[in-house]
Amino acid sequence: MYLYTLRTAGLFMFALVVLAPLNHSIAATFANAVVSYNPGISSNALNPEAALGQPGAIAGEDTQFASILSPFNPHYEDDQIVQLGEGGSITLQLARFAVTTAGTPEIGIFTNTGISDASWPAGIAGNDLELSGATFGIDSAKMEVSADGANWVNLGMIRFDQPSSAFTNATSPYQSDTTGLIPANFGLPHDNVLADYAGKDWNSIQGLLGNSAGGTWIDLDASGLSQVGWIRLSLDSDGNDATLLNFELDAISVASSATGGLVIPEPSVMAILFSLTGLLARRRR
Ligand SMILES: [Ca+2]
Ligand SMILES: [Ca+2]
Ligand SMILES: [Ca+2]
Repeated sequence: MYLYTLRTAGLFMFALVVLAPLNHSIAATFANAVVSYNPGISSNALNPEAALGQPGAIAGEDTQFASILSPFNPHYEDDQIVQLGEGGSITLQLARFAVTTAGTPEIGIFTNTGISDASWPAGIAGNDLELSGATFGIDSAKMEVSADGANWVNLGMIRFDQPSSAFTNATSPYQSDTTGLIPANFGLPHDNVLADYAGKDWNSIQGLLGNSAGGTWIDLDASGLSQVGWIRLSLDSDGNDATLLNFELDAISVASSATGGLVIPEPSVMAILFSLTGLLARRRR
């Protein structure tokens, strides 16, 4: 009996140690599991895991073109972005719930959207960013959200036109040396619209973003849900064989100010809880 109690206590301590880190708040929360992926009519970037976690701080890492993720320099690599073609969809699970919170958007969508450099390599945006060629990679997709992974609320077609930025204080949007650079916050929403970037130079663009890492932010207030743990992005066929619509996803984040509880405990933790329950049940007999 004494030995049995010791073993139970040991297992309990082990469970506490494993569980403890999960109770700490995290700077930014991202998608952490792919529920399903159908690429649709797509010929590249078929790795759905590329949409999990935080965007890499360097675009083109391990190539001669390695340089910081910036509004002029989005990710393009297969291990960083996943593509949907017409008829495609991706369903992702967040690590923690996005809790519907008045006064702030809750979910950040990071894509391969970029601003073309009108004065390369100075980093200056064109005066009219709705003109063809003034930006690249801007696409629309249908976004649905769910509180339980089974019932979905359609937020409609959304144009994902906000660029990403990994650092707050770079001297160039194509900098390769990250010494002294301050990481931007992927859990910090902003209220920029695309036109805000028009005609801006690099310093002004960093000023627009402040400490935010950019991204297109989605407000859940109208969803009718109190929290969201699952997100689906999809692209219907436009019925025209001559067009090949696409959408590229880099990452999904939750605003730090709207981050809730764990969506589903890690399997290892679940296994430990089952073991504990089993032990306690046996002791009671
Ligand atoms: Ca795109
Ligand atoms: Ca088409
Ligand atoms: Ca990514």
